[in-house]
Amino acid sequence: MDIRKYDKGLFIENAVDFEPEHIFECGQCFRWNRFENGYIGIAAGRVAYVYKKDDNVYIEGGKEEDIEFWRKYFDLDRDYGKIKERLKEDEVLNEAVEHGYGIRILKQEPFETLISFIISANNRIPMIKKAVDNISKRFGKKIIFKDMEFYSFPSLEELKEASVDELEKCGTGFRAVYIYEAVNRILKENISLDEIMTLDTDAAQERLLEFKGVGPKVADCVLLFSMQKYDAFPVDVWVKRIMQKFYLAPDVSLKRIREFGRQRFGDLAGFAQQYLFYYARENRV
Ligand code: 8HG
Repeated sequence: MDIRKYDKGLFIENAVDFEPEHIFECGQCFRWNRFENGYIGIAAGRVAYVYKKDDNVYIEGGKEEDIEFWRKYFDLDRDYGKIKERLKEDEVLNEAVEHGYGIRILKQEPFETLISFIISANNRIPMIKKAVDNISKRFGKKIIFKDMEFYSFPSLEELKEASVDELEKCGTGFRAVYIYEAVNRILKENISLDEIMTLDTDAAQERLLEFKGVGPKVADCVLLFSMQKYDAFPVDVWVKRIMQKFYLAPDVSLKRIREFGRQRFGDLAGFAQQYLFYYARENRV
């Protein structure tokens, strides 16, 4: 799919397997909100209004020098048609894929994703969004777009100024201390998330589990949504519920469901999980 310039930004001509609603509502990201005919949000300090009209996707506000950024962010070089074809051989997934046919897994920033999913533990999506937004307002940079204020998610350097108390005031609750410790541990031990990204899925998960407040599910979300580990299979209550209902006996552990999902769907486990998560949440399975 080609990204090109138009007077108000960029557009993807003939965008296939791309539905803004499915992408932004499927649970993988927290910084996009409904606006007019699509979604408005911010990714890596870039604000845009994304909507689909006819077969084109418009990235209003997108700059020409960011064409490569958006191509990567929306994972445009991957053939989701092929992925869906393979997954649809499975009866349950067939329905889930039909429901979320326009999902794409975004390539998000590892640091933002790590902090966001630390906040996600035992939390609900609207509350997670609110907390991530508050942190960005308090510690990120302001950007004006369409006469509205947007705030980038703070960098490691920007977040290093945050005290536990300030983080708690952003609505992070008991997770404030985990965020504080993650930031300070990365700085003190000179941890490179980019380097963790180069490891295989199991080794990378192990490294992420060394952060307090990061359990297997949070680690798997970080691996899938920011480190391109598509064989990760995050199991939260929704995925657990749908897996139990359709695939497994009712009393298996999260760990066992994770192993089962990874075995069953292999290198497509992460994609399968996303279609299932979106389907389960929307259909209240
Ligand atoms: O995309 C997601 N997949 C899974 N498995 N869990 C997720 C995703 N997004 C998301 O927020 N969660 C978790 O679900 C975090 C939180 O525990 C709960 C919110 O409904």
